[in-house]
Amino acid sequence: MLEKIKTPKDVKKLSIAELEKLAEEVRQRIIKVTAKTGGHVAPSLGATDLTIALLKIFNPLKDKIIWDVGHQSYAFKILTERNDRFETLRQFKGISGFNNIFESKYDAFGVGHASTSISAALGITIAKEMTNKKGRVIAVIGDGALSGGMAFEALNHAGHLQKEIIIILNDNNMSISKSVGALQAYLTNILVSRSYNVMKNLIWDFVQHLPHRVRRRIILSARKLEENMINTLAPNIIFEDLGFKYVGPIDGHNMPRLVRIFNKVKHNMTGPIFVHVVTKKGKGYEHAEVDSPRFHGLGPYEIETGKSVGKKRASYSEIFGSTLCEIARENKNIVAITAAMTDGTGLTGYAKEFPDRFFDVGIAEQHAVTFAGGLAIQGLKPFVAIYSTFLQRALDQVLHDISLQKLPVVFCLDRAGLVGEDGATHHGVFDLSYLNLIPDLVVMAPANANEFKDMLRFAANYNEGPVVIRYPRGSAKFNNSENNSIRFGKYDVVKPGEKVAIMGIGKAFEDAEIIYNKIKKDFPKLKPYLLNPRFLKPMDTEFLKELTKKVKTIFTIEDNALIGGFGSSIKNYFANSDIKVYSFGIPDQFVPHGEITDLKNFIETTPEQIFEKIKAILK
Ligand SMILES: Cc1ncc(C[n+]2csc(CCOP(=O)(O)OP(=O)(O)O)c2C)c(N)n1
Repeated sequence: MLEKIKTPKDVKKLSIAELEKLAEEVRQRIIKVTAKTGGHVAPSLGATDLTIALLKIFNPLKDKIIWDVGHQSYAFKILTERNDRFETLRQFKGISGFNNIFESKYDAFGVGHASTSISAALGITIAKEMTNKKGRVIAVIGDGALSGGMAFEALNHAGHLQKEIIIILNDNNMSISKSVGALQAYLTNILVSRSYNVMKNLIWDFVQHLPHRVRRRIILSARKLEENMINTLAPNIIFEDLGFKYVGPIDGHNMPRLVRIFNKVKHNMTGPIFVHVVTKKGKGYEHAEVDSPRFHGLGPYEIETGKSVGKKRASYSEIFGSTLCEIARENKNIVAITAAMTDGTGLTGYAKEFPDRFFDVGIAEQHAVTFAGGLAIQGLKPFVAIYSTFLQRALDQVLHDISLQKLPVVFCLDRAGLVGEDGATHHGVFDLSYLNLIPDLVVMAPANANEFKDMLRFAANYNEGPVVIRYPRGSAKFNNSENNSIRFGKYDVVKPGEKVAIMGIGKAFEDAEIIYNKIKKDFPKLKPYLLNPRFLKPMDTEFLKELTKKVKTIFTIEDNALIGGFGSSIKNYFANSDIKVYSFGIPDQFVPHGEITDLKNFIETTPEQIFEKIKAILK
């Protein structure tokens, strides 16, 4: 089947049985490729039938399909002229793991961060109307993403405007881990509502007892009747009251049903429509069905066993989780908060050990931050674990609700720096810049695992105001240095020197050390300083003043945007002196996806490339 699909138009020609066969083939393709590349396996398998039914009924160029997050759109990619490139998924210069308008004309809106689809779809709807363009607009959003504030804001707006918009809720009862929140409980309630189940059983019992001849026709009518009954009896009032026509719940793996409902929605319904589709995360691949949190997003794996391939060393996330447990055992005021990333941020063990001092707030970073403010103002000590890239949307909360009131909240920013295969939407390369401008905020970045543990302990005891610790994805090296102890705002002078100083903040310290050794080798007479600043702010001005007397040239290295980052602070500090500061970091561009070494090479920031530039300067 799949070979016959050259463009999505070919999907339209298929019978229901052929669509079902196609779904099976697409699933096999997703499994085969992601076993090598890694990726968001379970979300995409779960949405495969739904995708095929959408393509059977809608036209993805004239109609616009907007995926939320985009991690569930592999089937869509495969069926919209990207099958031949699907092996390059998430690899450097290959196709992205999310939707990207520069990658394909079928991708209606770029995504990666959650809960944006309804807002974008509503904008597209209005623009289409204002410019007399035909076609329907469809947002496909998961139950996890629906918990995000933006989704609520957009529902509120869409229900009010009463424009043509179709929202498809892909409800699998899972975010990455189990979905949380009152809305989720409500959605589950719809599915298990007594009246719905009782009525459904009654109808089907009745049909089974009918003579063969009439059964088929009756089954068809019964299905319609069942849908209508559900609409009447299930507690679907929220979406109806918000101004939507509610359709569902529909089995998201029943192809004839999906096709029939989408057809009805397209041809017989207008205004804002909310279609509730129930899917199984990981559908069709046993390992992903059983362990959907791990198969939400993972690296390469063995198809037969589902086991991940490759060795694993302790990651920063794991060290964060275990250290926070140690701290929380001693300090009863510690509270941990995650925005739907319990596992990703390393908090699974903590959540088990301290269920009363743990909050998963759903995909709600802004709420997570201000909620922590409320806890802190009452004397608790919240640790908010959020990926660097996702804190971007809570900048105002960090500034206005936390820092302005000097509340002692600790922000643990995982996945800072380049993250690799998830690409531009997920690189955590802006935090040093967007946090740098906030007064009364302490910002630290550890260079190794020991230092990270020390920073966490330091932050737990620091009660003068908020603290940020940002650390990279992946494994953390323990070092043998005695000098891990953190002193407020103090840089670590790893090697004293003269004339030249090399500073690498956080993960970039590893590169600074490599470059330091290269300089020592190529310029034996030079005795450079090697500095691990640890703090972005406050700056160690006492030390920098001393440095003014000793050096003429400073090199800074960071895995953050050059604009506004660590290097720019150092440059600013020395702006009126005769000291020259050269900074290396992320240039003013969005960095694509791929392995981190390829990406660094691409933006010319491997230690070797930086050293070549430094060599030219030193010469
Ligand atoms: C703002 C933001 N926060 C966190 C994430 C990380 N994230 C990606 S997918 C996901 C869960 C989405 O759940 P759901 O919408 O139900 O989709 P499913 O994976 O279950 O199909 C999360 C938390 C994100 N992409 N964006």
